[in-house]
Amino acid sequence: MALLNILHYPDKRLHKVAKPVAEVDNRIRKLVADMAETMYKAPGVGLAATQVDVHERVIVIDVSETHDQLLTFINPEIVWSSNEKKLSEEGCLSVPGIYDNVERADKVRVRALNEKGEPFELDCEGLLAVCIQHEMDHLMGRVFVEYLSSLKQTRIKSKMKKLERAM
Ligand code: GNR
Ligand code: NI
Repeated sequence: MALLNILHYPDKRLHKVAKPVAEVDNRIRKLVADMAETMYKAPGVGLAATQVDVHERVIVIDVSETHDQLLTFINPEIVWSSNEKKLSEEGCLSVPGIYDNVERADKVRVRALNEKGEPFELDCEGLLAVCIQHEMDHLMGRVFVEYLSSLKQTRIKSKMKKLERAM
């Protein structure tokens, strides 16, 4: 296993669109293991491959309190989402220290492949529903701050650049 480097907003590479995984092979399983290690170490509740500069449709999530319920989503698709929306506070490992409210579908059903390449469907609500939508945005090259006002985005960009200079 290996820790991966997480890209920080406003890095251009965060806006690349991920390609579908052609085959769930050992290379992908290694990526999943490394992403999980990176997510737990951060610590975070989710990580999209885009954030570690791999532009393929792979997501890991663990919203359990015990940090022992890893979910792997390869080539995820939202097959249903509730009309009901919900506002909740989000953060992102690619935008450290920034938390703000984003409106998302309250519930979603996701179809994906697991690390064995087997298809599955999962009904998501609560933090899991927020997280899967946040991660699928990453795969499309979208970061949650892009839902905020342009004034906030400008402020966040300059704060991130300052932070980067200090590191
Ligand atoms: O660790 C994370 N916490 C979180 C909290 C509220 C909404 C979304 C998230 S995802 C984030 C990890 C991350 O940046 N994933 O892309
Ligand atoms: Ni994120």
